[in-house]
Amino acid sequence: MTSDTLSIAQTNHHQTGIGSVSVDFHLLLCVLLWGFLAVSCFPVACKASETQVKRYTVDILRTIPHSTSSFTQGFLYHNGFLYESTGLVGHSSLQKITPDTGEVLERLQVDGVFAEGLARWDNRLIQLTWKDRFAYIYNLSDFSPAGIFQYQTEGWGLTSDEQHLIMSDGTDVLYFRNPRTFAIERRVKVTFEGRSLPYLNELEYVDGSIYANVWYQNVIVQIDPASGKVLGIIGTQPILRMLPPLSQDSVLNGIAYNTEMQTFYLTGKNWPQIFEVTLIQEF
Ligand SMILES: [Ca+2]
Repeated sequence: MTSDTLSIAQTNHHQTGIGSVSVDFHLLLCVLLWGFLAVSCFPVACKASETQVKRYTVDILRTIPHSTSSFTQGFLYHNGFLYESTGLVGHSSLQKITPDTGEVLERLQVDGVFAEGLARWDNRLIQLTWKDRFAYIYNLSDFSPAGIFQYQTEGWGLTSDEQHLIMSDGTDVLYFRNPRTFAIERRVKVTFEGRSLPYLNELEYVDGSIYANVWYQNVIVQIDPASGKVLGIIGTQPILRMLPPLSQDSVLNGIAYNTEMQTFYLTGKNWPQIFEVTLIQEF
Protein backbone atom coordinates (compact mmCIF):
# COMPACT_ATOMS: atom_id res chain seq x y z
CA MET A 1 0.00 0.00 0.00
CA THR A 2 1.45 3.33 -0.97
CA SER A 3 1.01 6.64 0.76
CA ASP A 4 -1.59 7.38 -1.90
CA THR A 5 -3.93 5.11 -0.06
CA LEU A 6 -3.78 7.36 2.98
CA SER A 7 -2.99 5.00 5.75
CA ILE A 8 -6.05 3.41 7.24
CA ALA A 9 -5.22 4.36 10.75
CA GLN A 10 -5.21 1.44 13.13
CA THR A 11 -5.95 3.65 16.05
CA ASN A 12 -8.62 3.90 18.66
CA HIS A 13 -8.05 7.52 19.38
CA HIS A 14 -10.05 10.44 18.12
CA GLN A 15 -8.05 13.60 17.95
CA THR A 16 -5.10 13.38 20.27
CA GLY A 17 -6.15 10.24 21.98
CA ILE A 18 -9.44 11.32 23.46
CA GLY A 19 -12.39 9.07 22.90
CA SER A 20 -12.66 5.77 21.17
CA VAL A 21 -14.11 4.56 17.89
CA SER A 22 -14.18 1.58 15.59
CA VAL A 23 -13.62 2.12 11.88
CA ASP A 24 -15.52 0.50 9.03
CA PHE A 25 -12.32 -0.71 7.47
CA HIS A 26 -13.96 -2.54 4.59
CA LEU A 27 -15.67 0.58 3.37
CA LEU A 28 -12.61 2.70 3.80
CA LEU A 29 -10.50 0.18 1.96
CA CYS A 30 -12.98 0.27 -0.88
CA VAL A 31 -12.91 4.04 -1.04
CA LEU A 32 -9.17 4.24 -0.89
CA LEU A 33 -8.06 1.35 -2.96
CA TRP A 34 -10.50 1.96 -5.77
CA GLY A 35 -9.09 5.27 -6.76
CA PHE A 36 -5.49 5.12 -5.87
CA LEU A 37 -4.19 1.67 -6.51
CA ALA A 38 -6.13 1.03 -9.70
CA VAL A 39 -6.33 -2.66 -8.98
CA SER A 40 -9.29 -4.94 -8.64
CA CYS A 41 -9.27 -5.07 -4.88
CA PHE A 42 -12.97 -5.54 -4.38
CA PRO A 43 -14.19 -6.00 -7.94
CA VAL A 44 -17.86 -6.45 -7.09
CA ALA A 45 -18.11 -3.74 -4.49
CA CYS A 46 -16.07 -1.21 -6.41
CA LYS A 47 -17.24 -1.81 -9.96
CA ALA A 48 -20.18 0.56 -9.90
CA SER A 49 -18.17 3.33 -8.31
CA GLU A 50 -15.67 3.19 -11.14
CA THR A 51 -18.35 4.38 -13.52
CA GLN A 52 -20.31 6.68 -11.25
CA VAL A 53 -17.97 8.37 -8.82
CA LYS A 54 -15.65 10.95 -10.35
CA ARG A 55 -12.05 11.10 -9.37
CA TYR A 56 -10.11 14.33 -8.94
CA THR A 57 -6.62 15.36 -8.02
CA VAL A 58 -5.34 18.78 -6.98
CA ASP A 59 -3.18 21.28 -8.85
CA ILE A 60 -1.19 23.29 -6.31
CA LEU A 61 -1.17 26.99 -7.16
CA ARG A 62 0.84 28.16 -4.14
CA THR A 63 1.59 27.44 -0.51
CA ILE A 64 0.95 29.71 2.46
CA PRO A 65 2.57 29.37 5.90
CA HIS A 66 0.34 27.80 8.56
CA SER A 67 1.04 27.60 12.27
CA THR A 68 2.03 24.12 13.39
CA SER A 69 0.35 24.99 16.69
CA SER A 70 -3.02 25.14 14.95
CA PHE A 71 -4.98 21.90 15.33
CA THR A 72 -7.32 22.73 12.46
CA GLN A 73 -10.97 21.88 13.00
CA GLY A 74 -12.77 24.53 10.97
CA PHE A 75 -11.69 26.58 7.97
CA LEU A 76 -13.42 29.08 5.69
CA TYR A 77 -12.74 32.05 3.40
CA HIS A 78 -14.70 35.29 3.31
CA ASN A 79 -14.01 38.66 1.70
CA GLY A 80 -10.28 38.26 1.38
CA PHE A 81 -9.51 36.50 4.65
CA LEU A 82 -9.27 32.98 5.99
CA TYR A 83 -10.96 32.12 9.28
CA GLU A 84 -9.80 29.09 11.26
CA SER A 85 -11.09 27.25 14.32
CA THR A 86 -8.48 25.25 16.19
CA GLY A 87 -9.08 22.52 18.73
CA LEU A 88 -7.61 20.85 21.79
CA VAL A 89 -8.65 22.00 25.24
CA GLY A 90 -6.25 24.74 26.26
CA HIS A 91 -5.30 25.50 22.66
CA SER A 92 -8.68 26.18 21.08
CA SER A 93 -8.91 29.42 19.15
CA LEU A 94 -10.63 31.48 16.49
CA GLN A 95 -8.25 33.11 14.00
CA LYS A 96 -8.37 35.55 11.12
CA ILE A 97 -5.56 34.97 8.64
CA THR A 98 -4.45 36.82 5.54
CA PRO A 99 -3.92 34.39 2.68
CA ASP A 100 -1.27 36.69 1.24
CA THR A 101 1.28 35.74 3.89
CA GLY A 102 -0.40 33.39 6.34
CA GLU A 103 -0.07 36.01 9.06
CA VAL A 104 -2.59 35.69 11.88
CA LEU A 105 -4.27 39.09 12.05
CA GLU A 106 -6.60 38.33 14.95
CA ARG A 107 -6.62 35.47 17.42
CA LEU A 108 -9.19 34.74 20.12
CA GLN A 109 -8.24 32.15 22.71
CA VAL A 110 -11.26 29.93 23.41
CA ASP A 111 -10.79 28.54 26.89
CA GLY A 112 -12.22 25.42 28.46
CA VAL A 113 -13.54 23.68 25.35
CA PHE A 114 -12.33 21.62 22.40
CA ALA A 115 -13.33 23.87 19.50
CA GLU A 116 -14.44 22.25 16.26
CA GLY A 117 -16.14 23.28 12.99
CA LEU A 118 -16.60 26.87 11.85
CA ALA A 119 -19.12 28.51 9.51
CA ARG A 120 -20.26 32.01 8.62
CA TRP A 121 -23.81 33.24 8.39
CA ASP A 122 -24.23 36.90 7.39
CA ASN A 123 -22.01 38.87 9.76
CA ARG A 124 -21.66 36.10 12.32
CA LEU A 125 -19.28 33.19 12.82
CA ILE A 126 -20.48 29.99 14.45
CA GLN A 127 -17.91 27.74 16.14
CA LEU A 128 -18.80 24.23 17.29
CA THR A 129 -17.43 22.45 20.34
CA TRP A 130 -16.65 18.76 20.27
CA LYS A 131 -18.49 17.36 23.27
CA ASP A 132 -19.89 20.36 25.13
CA ARG A 133 -23.04 20.45 22.98
CA PHE A 134 -22.98 24.16 22.30
CA ALA A 135 -21.63 26.47 19.64
CA TYR A 136 -20.28 29.95 20.14
CA ILE A 137 -21.64 32.75 17.97
CA TYR A 138 -19.32 35.70 17.27
CA ASN A 139 -19.57 38.96 15.41
CA LEU A 140 -17.44 38.56 12.31
CA SER A 141 -15.94 42.02 12.54
CA ASP A 142 -14.26 41.75 15.94
CA PHE A 143 -14.93 38.24 17.31
CA SER A 144 -17.09 39.74 20.06
CA PRO A 145 -19.61 37.27 21.57
CA ALA A 146 -23.07 37.21 19.99
CA GLY A 147 -24.74 34.21 21.60
CA ILE A 148 -24.77 30.44 21.87
CA PHE A 149 -26.51 27.61 20.01
CA GLN A 150 -27.15 24.30 21.74
CA TYR A 151 -27.32 20.83 20.19
CA GLN A 152 -27.57 17.22 21.26
CA THR A 153 -24.74 15.46 19.43
CA GLU A 154 -20.99 15.79 19.19
CA GLY A 155 -19.84 18.70 17.06
CA TRP A 156 -17.37 18.03 14.24
CA GLY A 157 -17.75 20.03 11.01
CA LEU A 158 -19.84 23.03 9.99
CA THR A 159 -20.52 24.92 6.76
CA SER A 160 -23.39 26.84 5.18
CA ASP A 161 -25.36 26.81 1.95
CA GLU A 162 -27.87 29.46 0.89
CA GLN A 163 -30.46 28.31 3.43
CA HIS A 164 -28.86 26.27 6.19
CA LEU A 165 -25.95 25.65 8.44
CA ILE A 166 -24.77 22.13 7.64
CA MET A 167 -23.20 20.15 10.47
CA SER A 168 -21.42 16.81 10.90
CA ASP A 169 -21.14 14.99 14.20
CA GLY A 170 -18.69 12.19 13.47
CA THR A 171 -21.33 9.84 12.11
CA ASP A 172 -22.59 9.41 8.54
CA VAL A 173 -25.31 12.04 9.08
CA LEU A 174 -25.29 15.64 7.87
CA TYR A 175 -27.72 17.95 9.69
CA PHE A 176 -29.28 20.94 7.92
CA ARG A 177 -29.99 23.51 10.61
CA ASN A 178 -31.87 26.76 10.67
CA PRO A 179 -29.16 29.44 10.70
CA ARG A 180 -31.08 31.61 13.16
CA THR A 181 -32.32 28.98 15.64
CA PHE A 182 -30.00 26.03 14.93
CA ALA A 183 -33.09 23.77 14.79
CA ILE A 184 -32.67 20.69 12.60
CA GLU A 185 -34.77 21.10 9.46
CA ARG A 186 -33.44 18.18 7.45
CA ARG A 187 -30.88 15.45 7.72
CA VAL A 188 -29.27 13.13 5.20
CA LYS A 189 -27.20 9.97 5.53
CA VAL A 190 -24.03 9.97 3.47
CA THR A 191 -23.28 6.85 1.47
CA PHE A 192 -20.58 5.60 -0.83
CA GLU A 193 -21.94 2.95 -3.16
CA GLY A 194 -24.90 2.43 -0.89
CA ARG A 195 -22.84 1.93 2.23
CA SER A 196 -22.62 4.24 5.19
CA LEU A 197 -19.70 6.70 5.18
CA PRO A 198 -19.07 7.73 8.80
CA TYR A 199 -16.51 10.05 10.39
CA LEU A 200 -17.48 13.06 8.28
CA ASN A 201 -15.40 15.93 9.60
CA GLU A 202 -14.59 19.44 8.36
CA LEU A 203 -17.02 20.61 5.63
CA GLU A 204 -17.25 23.13 2.82
CA TYR A 205 -20.28 23.86 0.66
CA VAL A 206 -19.37 24.85 -2.91
CA ASP A 207 -21.67 25.26 -5.91
CA GLY A 208 -24.28 22.73 -4.89
CA SER A 209 -21.97 20.13 -3.38
CA ILE A 210 -20.68 19.51 0.12
CA TYR A 211 -16.97 18.75 0.29
CA ALA A 212 -16.02 16.80 3.40
CA ASN A 213 -12.93 15.63 5.12
CA VAL A 214 -13.28 12.12 6.48
CA TRP A 215 -11.47 11.58 9.74
CA TYR A 216 -8.13 9.86 9.22
CA GLN A 217 -8.50 9.90 5.44
CA ASN A 218 -6.40 12.18 3.29
CA VAL A 219 -9.02 12.28 0.57
CA ILE A 220 -11.93 14.70 0.32
CA VAL A 221 -15.34 13.42 -0.69
CA GLN A 222 -17.82 15.44 -2.75
CA ILE A 223 -21.36 14.81 -1.50
CA ASP A 224 -24.74 15.48 -3.11
CA PRO A 225 -26.67 17.37 -0.40
CA ALA A 226 -30.02 16.02 -1.63
CA SER A 227 -29.25 12.30 -1.72
CA GLY A 228 -26.19 12.06 0.50
CA LYS A 229 -24.41 10.08 -2.20
CA VAL A 230 -20.69 10.54 -2.75
CA LEU A 231 -20.31 12.01 -6.23
CA GLY A 232 -16.55 12.40 -6.32
CA ILE A 233 -13.32 11.70 -4.49
CA ILE A 234 -10.46 14.18 -4.44
CA GLY A 235 -7.04 12.70 -3.92
CA THR A 236 -4.43 14.89 -2.26
CA GLN A 237 -1.22 13.05 -3.07
CA PRO A 238 0.50 16.14 -4.61
CA ILE A 239 0.01 17.86 -1.26
CA LEU A 240 1.07 14.90 0.85
CA ARG A 241 4.32 14.67 -1.08
CA MET A 242 5.21 18.22 0.01
CA LEU A 243 4.57 17.72 3.71
CA PRO A 244 7.29 16.84 6.20
CA PRO A 245 6.83 13.80 8.45
CA LEU A 246 3.92 14.52 10.77
CA SER A 247 2.31 12.86 13.74
CA GLN A 248 -0.48 10.35 13.31
CA ASP A 249 -3.09 12.89 14.36
CA SER A 250 -1.96 15.54 11.87
CA VAL A 251 -4.47 14.67 9.20
CA LEU A 252 -6.05 16.74 6.45
CA ASN A 253 -8.93 18.65 8.03
CA GLY A 254 -9.42 22.07 6.50
CA ILE A 255 -11.32 23.08 3.38
CA ALA A 256 -12.02 26.71 2.51
CA TYR A 257 -13.25 28.01 -0.83
CA ASN A 258 -12.42 31.32 -2.45
CA THR A 259 -15.52 32.18 -4.45
CA GLU A 260 -13.82 35.04 -6.30
CA MET A 261 -10.85 33.02 -7.51
CA GLN A 262 -12.67 29.66 -7.52
CA THR A 263 -9.81 28.04 -5.66
CA PHE A 264 -9.69 25.83 -2.59
CA TYR A 265 -7.47 26.35 0.44
CA LEU A 266 -6.59 23.03 2.07
CA THR A 267 -4.72 22.38 5.28
CA GLY A 268 -4.57 19.96 8.18
CA LYS A 269 -4.01 19.61 11.89
CA ASN A 270 -0.65 21.15 12.77
CA TRP A 271 0.37 21.29 9.12
CA PRO A 272 3.10 23.84 8.32
CA GLN A 273 1.36 24.97 5.16
CA ILE A 274 -1.95 25.89 3.59
CA PHE A 275 -2.24 24.80 -0.04
CA GLU A 276 -4.21 26.88 -2.53
CA VAL A 277 -5.38 24.46 -5.20
CA THR A 278 -7.76 23.85 -8.04
CA LEU A 279 -9.37 20.49 -8.71
CA ILE A 280 -8.54 18.54 -11.83
CA GLN A 281 -10.87 15.75 -12.90
CA GLU A 282 -8.99 12.59 -13.78
CA PHE A 283 -11.97 10.49 -14.79
CA1 LIG B 1 -14.72 24.62 5.75
